[in-house]
Amino acid sequence: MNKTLAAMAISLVFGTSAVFAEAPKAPPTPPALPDTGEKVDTASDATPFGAGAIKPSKALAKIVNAAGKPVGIASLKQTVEGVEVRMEVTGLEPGEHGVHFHEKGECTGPDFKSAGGHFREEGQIHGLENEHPHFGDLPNLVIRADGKGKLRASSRRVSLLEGKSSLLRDGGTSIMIHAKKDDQKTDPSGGSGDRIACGLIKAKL
Ligand SMILES: [Cu+2]
Repeated sequence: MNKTLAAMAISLVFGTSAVFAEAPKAPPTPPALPDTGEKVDTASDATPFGAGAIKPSKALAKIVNAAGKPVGIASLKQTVEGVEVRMEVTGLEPGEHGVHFHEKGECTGPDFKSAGGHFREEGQIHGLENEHPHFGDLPNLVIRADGKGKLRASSRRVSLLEGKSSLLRDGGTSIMIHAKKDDQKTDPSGGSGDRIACGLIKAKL
């Protein structure tokens, strides 16, 4: 009896360990990988961005003021020329306001310092009137007497694809509206003053 029990126990143990021994071999996920690879190859004409990578062509930023209240929206679209920006805002001071893409995807009011400086790389000098402006430089936004304004702009210096100038890079980027006009030549921000509204740029899938 005892011997039988022992034998059963042993066979159970071996049985179990056999299952465990198989288990690590079991996850035959490797076969699945070539599969995915094939799918990517056949499905995309635009594989340069990497297997399985998201290839958004549009992005959106909900813009909030210093109090965190929504004041508008910016729609971004990848084109062959770069990125097209369409921004519509309301409830801002009439006049011209500097607008830039900033280097971090964090809009914490009221000062929005969380967004860091302008999205740029070394060697770039702020202002569209300079030869090598920041990635993030954009034309001024004009707010009418009713507090509303629209900005239509296109930038060749940024993209929504992969790469150093991607607005959708790790850590994100944001679009910022300033209190004053950007003179488009004075480093580092054209004398555009305080940050009054900010929108985190998110891929629109
Ligand atoms: Cu700025």
